[in-house]
Amino acid sequence: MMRTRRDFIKICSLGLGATVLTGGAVQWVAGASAPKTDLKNFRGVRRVPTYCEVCFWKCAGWSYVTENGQIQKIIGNADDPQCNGRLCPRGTGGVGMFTDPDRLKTPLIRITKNGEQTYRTATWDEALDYIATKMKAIAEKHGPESMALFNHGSSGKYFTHLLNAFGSNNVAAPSFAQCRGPRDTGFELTFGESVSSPEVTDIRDTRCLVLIGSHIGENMHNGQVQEMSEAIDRGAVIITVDPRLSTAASKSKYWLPIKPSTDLALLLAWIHVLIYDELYNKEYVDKYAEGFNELKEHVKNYTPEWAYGITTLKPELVRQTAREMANAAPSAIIHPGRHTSWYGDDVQRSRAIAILNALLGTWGNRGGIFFKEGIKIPDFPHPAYPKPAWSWQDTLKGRYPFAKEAVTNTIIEASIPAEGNEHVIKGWIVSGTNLIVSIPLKEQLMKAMQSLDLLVVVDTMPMEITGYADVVLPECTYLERHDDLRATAHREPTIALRMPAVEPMYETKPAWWISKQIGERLGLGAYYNYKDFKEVLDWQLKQAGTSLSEMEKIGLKKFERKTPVYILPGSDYKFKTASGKIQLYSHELEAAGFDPMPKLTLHPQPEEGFYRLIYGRAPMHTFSRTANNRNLVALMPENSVWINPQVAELWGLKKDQYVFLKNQAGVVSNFSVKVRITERIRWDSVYIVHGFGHHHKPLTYAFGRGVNDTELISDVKIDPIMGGTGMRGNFVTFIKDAAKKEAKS
Ligand SMILES: Nc1nc2c(c(=O)[nH]1)N[C@H]1C(S)=C(S)[C@@H](COP(=O)(O)OP(=O)(O)OC[C@H]3O[C@@H](n4cnc5c(=O)[nH]c(N)nc54)[C@H](O)[C@@H]3O)O[C@H]1N2
Ligand SMILES: Nc1nc2c(c(=O)[nH]1)N[C@H]1C(S)=C(S)[C@@H](COP(=O)(O)OP(=O)(O)OC[C@H]3O[C@@H](n4cnc5c(=O)[nH]c(N)nc54)[C@H](O)[C@@H]3O)O[C@H]1N2
Ligand code: SF4
Ligand SMILES: [Mo]
Repeated sequence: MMRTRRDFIKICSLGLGATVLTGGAVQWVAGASAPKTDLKNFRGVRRVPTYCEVCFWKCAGWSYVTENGQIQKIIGNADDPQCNGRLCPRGTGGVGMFTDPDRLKTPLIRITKNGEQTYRTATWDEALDYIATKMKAIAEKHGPESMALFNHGSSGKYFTHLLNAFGSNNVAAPSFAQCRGPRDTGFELTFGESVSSPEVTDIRDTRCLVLIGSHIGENMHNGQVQEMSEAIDRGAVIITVDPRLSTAASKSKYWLPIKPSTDLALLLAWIHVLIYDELYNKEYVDKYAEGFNELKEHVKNYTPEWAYGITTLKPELVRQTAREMANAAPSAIIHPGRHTSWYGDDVQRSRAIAILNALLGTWGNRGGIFFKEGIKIPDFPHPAYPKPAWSWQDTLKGRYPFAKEAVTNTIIEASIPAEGNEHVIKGWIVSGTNLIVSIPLKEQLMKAMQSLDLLVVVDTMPMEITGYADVVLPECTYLERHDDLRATAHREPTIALRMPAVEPMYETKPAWWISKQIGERLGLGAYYNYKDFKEVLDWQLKQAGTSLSEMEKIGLKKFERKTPVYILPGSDYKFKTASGKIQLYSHELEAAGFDPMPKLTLHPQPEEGFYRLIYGRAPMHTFSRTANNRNLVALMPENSVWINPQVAELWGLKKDQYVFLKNQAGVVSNFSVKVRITERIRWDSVYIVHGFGHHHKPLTYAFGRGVNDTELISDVKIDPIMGGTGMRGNFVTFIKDAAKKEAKS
């Protein structure tokens, strides 16, 4: 094997598992065994405020802790409108992150021993000194801009502060280019702002909810799921467009089992029907939108009959569902979705969704899209950040002109030295993101990681990415630390506090502390002018009219709204676009050389014997971050591949048999996956849940269970408007005989 600069190291081989938590915490499984007694009144049991970090809905809750420091359970905070006192199975099972015996326990530094690369355990001082020395060397040689951060979750904020103070703003997250970027861009171009997180969709009061690939119910974002089930109880019409009978589709009045990749044809046909059957909201469009005549002309020929040959959806069904939306309007929502990087023309699909919302008059109306309001929390005072000589915008090199956030792929690309590459990145901090399973362009990622002078990974678990680090820093879990305030902007402004239920286990530390330590070693102490994070929180809370001691008791505080939730009748609302009007026709896109109104792009379809690989979520897991969580593994230990019965028969596949998947480029899955034969998926596609198929042995539970969709995504279509990586243009076939798998490399 060729020696690489950075061999992949398996942390398990190091015998680091000194302390293993035993007995200890009660294993809660999805609240199924939650005690009937109210622990609040138990003597010796404290409840401590937190908000959940198992996904980024951030439900506020309480950790219940015994006198001897065991976390007995986590329950939702009844005052929190994001969860209404009820956590999802993952939030309830979050204790499993804390009790996981595979957790990272001490800092690790990469060394070469007898010619082999390995890790040695290190003290915090050694690890932090090492990082600071390397960062200084990078800054001296290349400038501070050559440091980049990849992040997801709470820890990102502290390392962003560190890099900004150091002189870099190269901060990227897969949650943009691999997730919501296309949707946010499409909505900003149309309405002047995005739908944020948590989304400002007024599902609670809607009369018609249209889900285009959004699989709410499997996508377990708590408040949305609760509101959708309330809406169903109230008799709202749900229309779900999905090649798979998702949980949401099974609860819908209409399921439109679309041929995957053709959604834009359906959207254009819906727009056609609303306009040509005069079902759209004329008053709203006249008052608030620009470009209607151009749009009308543009969609003239996009009839449901035209779309039929593309989507396989019957024209009458398209007309009927358009009428349902119009009947409910403006109390209707065409849901913008969240993970929207699908086919590489995703901004245009999101634009079409935004335009449909505009035609129905949903933005600013009850049961449509409401106006959010939140409490602004000021930063703890610090000197101004230095101005970087260059920034992530320069890594775009003129591409993706509407990217409002850094694009992961261009930061990765800028880390590979190449001819004419002026802006080179030499060091990465990676915190709370397992790039190996969240970034589809694997070869580029590997090349980049081999080219770096410094790769620091901050994580709680020995995920795949840790095996590439020069230094691994163990963060304590969310149950063991203070964190930044959750200041949600939504229907009601709220602030939620997270504080430690228990002391950090092992040698783990919170990210705020790690950032401060590195910062001080870099001579940036002025940016960290506090002893500990409680001081920051108390100062910030006082600015908002409360205090740390009050928040420690209540966990969550609601504030009065000062602005209207919807457009007031008779008022003259201005949208946040340049002209103050909704852009049905986008001059901005046109000026940058893109289609001003969405056009259909036809995408390649699978060759014979291949099936489109589509993927999504399962209610009891969050990506790969829960794959080793014992509480959740107990609910769903592995993923399976959904296959239509016709296809199963053709291939002679039996229920529960294990197969390998091979994609159009010959890439074979690392592991095999269980077959699930079901009418709930179209014959031209197969479906798997993302987040499984881990190949890192230290993840003793997750290792080898199921398959990883990312390794089969070798064809990526990049959205030219904002750089999103479309990941649904890959096709797989089955390898039934495990021996044949050897053909792989
Ligand atoms: N193939 C494929 N790729 C995808 C997707 C897909 O469905 N399929 N989904 C895309 C989407 S929608 C998104 S948002 C991205 C998400 O991709 P990532 O940003 O990678 O998301 P997470 O799974 O949240 O990050 C997991 C990492 O955070 C670590 N972690 C957990 N808690 C903590 C903590 O408290 N502190 C620290 N420091 N680390 C912690 C976990 O151990 C793990 O290493 O992936 C995208 N990529
Ligand atoms: N339980 C749980 N909930 C989560 C997460 C989690 O990890 N676990 N992650 C959260 C995050 S970060 C995100 S971004 C969201 C993502 O959740 P969503 O934004 O709701 O969904 P997607 O992942 O985009 O889409 C998944 C659905 O799209 C369907 N689909 C596939 N191809 C097509 C197509 O061509 N057309 C149409 N119409 N449908 C298609 C799939 O069958 C599947 O039902 O979920 C969030 N909620
Ligand atoms: S939706 Fe579930 S996992 Fe996400 S924050 Fe809320 S309780 Fe936690
Ligand atoms: Mo996401």
